[in-house]
Amino acid sequence: MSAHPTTPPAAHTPAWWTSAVVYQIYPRSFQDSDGDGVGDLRGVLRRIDHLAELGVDVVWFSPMYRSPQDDNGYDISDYQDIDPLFGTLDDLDEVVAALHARGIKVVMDLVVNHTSDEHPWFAESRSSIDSPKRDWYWWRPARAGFAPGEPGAEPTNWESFFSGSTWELDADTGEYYLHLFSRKQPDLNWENPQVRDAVYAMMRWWLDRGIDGFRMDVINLISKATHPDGSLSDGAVAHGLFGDAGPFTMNGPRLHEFLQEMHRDVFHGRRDGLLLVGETPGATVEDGVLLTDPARAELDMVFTFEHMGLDHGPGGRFDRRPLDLRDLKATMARWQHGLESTGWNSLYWENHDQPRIVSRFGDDGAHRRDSATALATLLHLHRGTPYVYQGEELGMTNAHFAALSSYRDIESLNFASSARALGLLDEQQLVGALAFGSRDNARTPMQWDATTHAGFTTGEPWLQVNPNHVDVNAASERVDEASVFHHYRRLIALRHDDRVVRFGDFRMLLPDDPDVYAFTRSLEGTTLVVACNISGSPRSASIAELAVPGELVLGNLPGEPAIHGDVVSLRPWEAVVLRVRRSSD
Ligand code: ISL
Repeated sequence: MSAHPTTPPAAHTPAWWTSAVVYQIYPRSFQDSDGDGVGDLRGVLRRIDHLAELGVDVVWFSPMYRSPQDDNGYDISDYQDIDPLFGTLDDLDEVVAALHARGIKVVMDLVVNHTSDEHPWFAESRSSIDSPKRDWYWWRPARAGFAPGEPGAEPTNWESFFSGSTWELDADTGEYYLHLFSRKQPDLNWENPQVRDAVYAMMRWWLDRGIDGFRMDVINLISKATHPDGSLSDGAVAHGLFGDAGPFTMNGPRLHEFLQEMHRDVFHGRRDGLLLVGETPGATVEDGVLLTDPARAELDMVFTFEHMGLDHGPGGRFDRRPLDLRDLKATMARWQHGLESTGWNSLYWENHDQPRIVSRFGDDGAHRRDSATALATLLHLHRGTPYVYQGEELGMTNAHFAALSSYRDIESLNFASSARALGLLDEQQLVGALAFGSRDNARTPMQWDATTHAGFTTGEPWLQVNPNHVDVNAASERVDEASVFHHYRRLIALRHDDRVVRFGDFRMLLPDDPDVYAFTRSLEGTTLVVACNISGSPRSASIAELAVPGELVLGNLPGEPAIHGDVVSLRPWEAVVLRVRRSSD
């Protein structure tokens, strides 16, 4: 491995993923092949042309392992088998071969902060206090002075990501186990070297099978400190009842040690060609630098959450507040600069946990196409590796469910029942909160065409198809050069072809403008100017670099941009990318 794989000097070969675009498939909602209403691997086989046409380099699959599906597969009961819901290991081999044949790599989700409570490791661990695997999970007695099961007896006051306590009492042994997510997702104890060895062996098994890397679920939660109470959280649901577990569970003391050990044990000698990306809620830029510094041999890039929290109020993801574009600029610029000389950014708007960007930072009504393409342009022209979540390339919108009964996600359901129990929100407010923040917004089935159930299934879909599939679907976008789909295709091609997009230095312009998001990328005498109107009204901006005549590289609206002197006039949701060469060249 070269010392500086992300920088372009001729002496070093830049890492392959500096020009790559990753596509995330959420298999449950991608394509059903057998009519049971749930997407599957043979369904993926039918849609490989779509991925090849889009031009992506990597596919990341959300979990398809054996699982009770309490959290849609993020609760794994067998890491080395495929759940029958999705097919078989042979089906997966076929999908991997078909993707590889198109030059597309395959990254698997790695969920090792926790297992399912139905995993044999946990079954053994819970069987007795003396079990040899007892210490594979976090078991604790009741709080001193309390009897097990008594209110307040939980070992700490921590609140789970999915509402309620992080501790569940096991009545048979009278002790509590830790679960930062649902009670069916007990946390593995990474302090125990046997746990780490078992995880690493499983990872080697997957690499031997021919996959090209891992997206590591909540990987910065694997090292936990000891267990003090958290300060009382002010979230809408917690309402002073629970404490914040974050300071004790995120970016813990042995995180870097564990990742470096994993690197040595799993990736040593076969590092080239792989992609290692960590999901890291709560990570700061400083954490990001440490985690992605190539010299430290931990990860290639991480998913930051900072830009995803900017439209959340104090109550968290279900508490909407309008985005102030200036906050987004400040956050993005901080990460761009923080990782410019060491490390590398991942760039994303969406995934299976995030509501649709066009419904969030864009306008999913009259300006759906234009705002989706403007936001795409803005993101993809930053420095880093872009991720496209299935349906984002079509400008798919939030579900806009009018009834609480339409929701399936455990986080949304738990939130609704806690909020009801505590009398925090009435039914109408709950409908509004979920319509804004539910993860199901991203999980409605992929909209392939205008037919019943959008071509996703011939059966009853597990989650309702968005009725707007009659207008928003892959079949109609594929034949329309002006569609969101073709715009994404052009952005992906641009990243492949253009060294300035890949490596150019980033400089934010107009940090105080509330509507125009503009920046430059510069490399070897060439500057790209990116200017995006993130509003539904015409806007203009003065950008010194435009005083030199430039060439339009890409725009999201028809025609040439209106530039007079150094002032660019942008139509509602217009985004332009211009190339200017410095006169000295
Ligand atoms: O969506 C969230 C809750 O508000 C996030 O905090 C999310 O739970 C967090 O990003 C971790 O996500 C990952 O691990 C979870 C799983 O439910 C998510 O789908 C996964 O992406 C537990 O495995």
